[in-house]
Amino acid sequence: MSDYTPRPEHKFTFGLWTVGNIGRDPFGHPVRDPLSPVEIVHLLAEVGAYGVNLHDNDLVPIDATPAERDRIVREFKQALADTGLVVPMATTNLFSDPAFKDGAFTANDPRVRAYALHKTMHAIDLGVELGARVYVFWGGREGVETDAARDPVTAIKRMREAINFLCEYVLDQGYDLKFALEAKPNEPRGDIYTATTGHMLAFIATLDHPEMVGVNPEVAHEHMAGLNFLHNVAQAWEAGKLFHIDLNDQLFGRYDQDYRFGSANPKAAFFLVKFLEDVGYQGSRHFDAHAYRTEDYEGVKDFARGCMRTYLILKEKAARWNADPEIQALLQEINHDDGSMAPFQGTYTAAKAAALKAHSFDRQALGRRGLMYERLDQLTVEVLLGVR
Ligand code: GLT
Ligand code: MN
Ligand code: MN
Repeated sequence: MSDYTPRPEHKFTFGLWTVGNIGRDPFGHPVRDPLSPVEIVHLLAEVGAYGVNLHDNDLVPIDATPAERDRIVREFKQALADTGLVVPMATTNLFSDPAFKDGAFTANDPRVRAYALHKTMHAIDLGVELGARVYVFWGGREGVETDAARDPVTAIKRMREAINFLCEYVLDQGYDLKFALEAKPNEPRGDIYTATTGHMLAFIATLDHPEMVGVNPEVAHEHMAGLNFLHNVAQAWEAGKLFHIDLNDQLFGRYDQDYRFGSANPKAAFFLVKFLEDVGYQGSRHFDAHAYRTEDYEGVKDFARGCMRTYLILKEKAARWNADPEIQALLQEINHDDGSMAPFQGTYTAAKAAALKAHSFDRQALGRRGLMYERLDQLTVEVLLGVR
């Protein structure tokens, strides 16, 4: 039996807002009493997490005085020192306060847009003070219920102006900080701009400092859009843009459920973990999820332990899959290459193109060949079900 104990090298992190979620939903009141940030740090240390991430206002209330802010930050830092937890990522709450009801960086009111920059610069200072190296932007309110409200091109331009401004701010301060943009197609707005990780990647290429900006894909958000999360993550990774990742789970076609990692689609979670481990992703494994509303704080610990344990079990399954002789033999056969096509492949030359155009193919034979993916998938399922 393997050891599924979380360790610092696994880089498992949770947000203050995740285990600190008090179970409020649009139809029901909170079911858990709030914990202070210091209590949350101790809870996370107890379950074996490596780090804790936060929005500015998860830690410092939006109306705190400078003196209150300093006391809160001091106590929080003490809790970090006492437990050994780190803060790898920070972000800004640009969605809870009524001032942001029409968005933050894309809001129509220029005072709201300016306030959003003001708030974010202060929050970046706080994140850097706590040691964060990644700064997430989730534009939960950057959207509309009606497109009568705003031309979507205007929204893109405003968003670009804000991110460019904040990149310059970070450079000006000499901070060692990267940005990670997190997409979500809808909720809490009727529609949210730059709805998927793919949209974010296209947007990043248009920025003044694209090298400072990557993505923070979330399982649930891409599933809400009906997409294959792994494919989005892979594209971000291949582009050198996977700066952070939000792990949770989500049934397709539902609201943002933020379930315990691997609890709804274990097979998709398996291929995700296998990918992250195979490519050697070095960033945080951040669980952006929360316990069922049915739970007390013992249940919250069960939830947090479950996220990490499932990740480690799937990591072990991935190693088993990679080492399985039957699976590997099948993969070899599937990917067999006798080298006969090599003269036609790779970089274009006129001679290569002419030779390829002149070549005749046995199209029927290509179509007749069985690819054995049924066997391969069944073997995968058997690894997952624990019989291999
Ligand atoms: C919020 C949202 C998450 C984002 C967080 C960062 S806050 O809980 O649902 O997906 O990652 O702002
Ligand atoms: Mn998230
Ligand atoms: Mn979510």
